[in-house]
Amino acid sequence: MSETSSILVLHGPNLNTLGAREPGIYGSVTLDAINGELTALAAKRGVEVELFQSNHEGSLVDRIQDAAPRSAGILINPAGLTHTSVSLRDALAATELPVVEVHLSNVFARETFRQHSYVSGIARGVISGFGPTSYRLGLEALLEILSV
Ligand code: DHK
Repeated sequence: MSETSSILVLHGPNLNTLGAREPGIYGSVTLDAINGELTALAAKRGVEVELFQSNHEGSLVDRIQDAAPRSAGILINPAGLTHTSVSLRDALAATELPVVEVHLSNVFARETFRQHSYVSGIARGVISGFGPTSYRLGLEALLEILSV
């Protein structure tokens, strides 16, 4: 990846309430803590991350379009939009950047409606079920794809 590009880290709806939200499912770690860990891990490898969370589908699409030219890859937890959003999938696909999809919970062990992802078909891979470690593993995978 070029020296001027960074990794775009996207968090979908409701992930701003991590720590307080259904801790039995999503754990007690806050989004700030996850972002801090990702920033530190990337910095050790000489890479910058651009962090963005939104509860709004269109805001995520806008940020993907805006950030794509300065990004080398995308790490995303689409949250509830995983299971509903063609627009998010299309925006990610249009960037032609490597995308890694992550989930805190094991979506395959939950309700049937969570077992389909619109994003997985355009992602390089999916990591699901390891809590905050899903993000770390996802970033590691993306760095390897980018040969960092
Ligand atoms: C987060 C959400 O908000 C849910 O809507 C998804 C995902 C699962 C997670 O496990 O990180 O179904």
